[in-house]
Amino acid sequence: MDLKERIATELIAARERSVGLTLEALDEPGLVTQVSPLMSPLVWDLAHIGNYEELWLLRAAAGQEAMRPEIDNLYDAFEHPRAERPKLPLLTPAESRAYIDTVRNKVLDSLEKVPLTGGPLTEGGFVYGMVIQHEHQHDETMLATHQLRKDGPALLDPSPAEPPAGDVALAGKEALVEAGPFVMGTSDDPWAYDNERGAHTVDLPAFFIDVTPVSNAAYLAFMENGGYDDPRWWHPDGWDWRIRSGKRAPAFWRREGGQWLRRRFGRTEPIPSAEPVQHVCWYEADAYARWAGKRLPTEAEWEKAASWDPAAGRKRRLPWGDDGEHANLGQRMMRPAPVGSYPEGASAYGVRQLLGDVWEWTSSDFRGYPGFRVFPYKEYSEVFFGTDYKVLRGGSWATHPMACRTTFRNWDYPIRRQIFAGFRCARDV
Ligand code: AVJ
Ligand code: FE
Repeated sequence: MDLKERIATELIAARERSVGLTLEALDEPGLVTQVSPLMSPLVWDLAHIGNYEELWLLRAAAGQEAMRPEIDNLYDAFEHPRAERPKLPLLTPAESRAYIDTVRNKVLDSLEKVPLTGGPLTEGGFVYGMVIQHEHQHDETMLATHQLRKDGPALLDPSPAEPPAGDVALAGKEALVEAGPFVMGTSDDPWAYDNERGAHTVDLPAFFIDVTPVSNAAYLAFMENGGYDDPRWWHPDGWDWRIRSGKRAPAFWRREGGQWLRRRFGRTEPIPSAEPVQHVCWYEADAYARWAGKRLPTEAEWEKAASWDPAAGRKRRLPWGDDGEHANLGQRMMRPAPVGSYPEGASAYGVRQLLGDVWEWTSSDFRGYPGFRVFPYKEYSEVFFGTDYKVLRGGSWATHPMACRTTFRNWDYPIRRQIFAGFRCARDV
């Protein structure tokens, strides 16, 4: 398949999922209602996806005029925080559909004419990759919105793929990553974001990192050992959060008849003990790690464990190599796979499930790499640099493979729990 065919195929695949999560999943009131002030009404995400595509693929790449300049402001994430989006005069679901369809048809027409060389924006199809990844990122966000709905829908997919068996014997096991330099970030991945660039050498002391993410069973042991009541384990700001919020379990968990249950897309089920814990915030992950006598990995440690091939002295794009897929990604399973799954997906250090299943909190703040340069706009990453956000790595079961690689960086506030995030631990040697 040539590059333009691949771009068209990926654009179409992303749209199928966006429509499945919105117009095909809910009626009009469901699409325009806000389920949580943390999230947009889904109809906002849908038209925002189209507006971003218009901005970058029709105006910037193909040099076309704005189709509806009056709506740009409504769908600019920086003009209107999520909490105020339901009060905006948004396009209706039907108008949104008509708008995104028109944009898409023009994009597919203009793709024939736009050269994928000659400037950094279109070189190697970068801006198309950016827009495809953007749509997939919103698809994951929209799924998190569905998870927040009390009434479902119970199943967004009639027959999700069956999870693999896993290997709980690996829970809590550690891999040793020897001291020495590795290459962090990338300068040659054509669709990488500015925050992943450029490749630079980082020299790390030796460390241990868990072979699997922390399971629900392990997290429950922390809870039952009084983890939520003991300030010794908590970051001072984390203890403030713990007291102020009153939380004593991951989001969507509740206790009933002496048993912990969780709500998953409108259905309630017993806690699956071998599944990686998800919907914990950074403060909870940090507290668990201290209780376990460990700590969260830095993002450099995570990336070295995930990508470095010490025998070859080179970096891998994916933990298991440069292509193929040995991970639970792309909303196929609709849940994390049990810990110890995907032996073929292990990194060179034998670490499993680094991509997929759950986003993994790291101890690191979100900052630019040495020599960081904004590309192509500062609101993707640069405006978030500083000490407010913690980095998450690896993608979840809800992340599309196009938006997931060993260099990909995600970030969120340390109190956020609606994302599909868990963690693994590390420790000094
Ligand atoms: C990279 C997931 C933090 O959702 O805020 C979507 C991705 N940027 N639209 C976000 C994004 C612009 C971003 N995260
Ligand atoms: Fe966006």
